[in-house]
Amino acid sequence: MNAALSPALRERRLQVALAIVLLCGAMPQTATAQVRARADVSCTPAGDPLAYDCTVRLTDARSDAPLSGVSLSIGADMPSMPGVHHLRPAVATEAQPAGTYRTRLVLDMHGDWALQINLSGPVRDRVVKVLRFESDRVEEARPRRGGKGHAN
Ligand SMILES: [Cu+2]
Repeated sequence: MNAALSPALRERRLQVALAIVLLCGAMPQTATAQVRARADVSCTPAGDPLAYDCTVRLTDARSDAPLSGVSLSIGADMPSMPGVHHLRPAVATEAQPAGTYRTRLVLDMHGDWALQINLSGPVRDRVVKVLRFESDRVEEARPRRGGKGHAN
């Protein structure tokens, strides 16, 4: 009976869907205030096979000015294994120069991880960046194909 939906009902469904999209689109705006953050992340192996030292350079995307005094934490999960890995977000501490934040990530396995860089305090935002963590290096994640990106 799906094909028999009246045009009026279809119209109504479309409006509901549109309203939800508009609502979702409006929320980050109110939470972010004026500043749009840009986060450049780099990680290097930290000795232990699954430990990595990560540095975030946080700047105002418009002015390029460093953003200091922000509370920053990094959560991580594997796009290829949704809901499987539950890492507690690692809280970063600010270092020099201004706008530089460092923390150590301890992962469950090697492969592609989506890092969620959570910003709070003067700037509220979340930036997601996917990196490939290997035993001896960390690099940009390549586009996934056929289940690549996971160690198994
Ligand atoms: Cu995994």
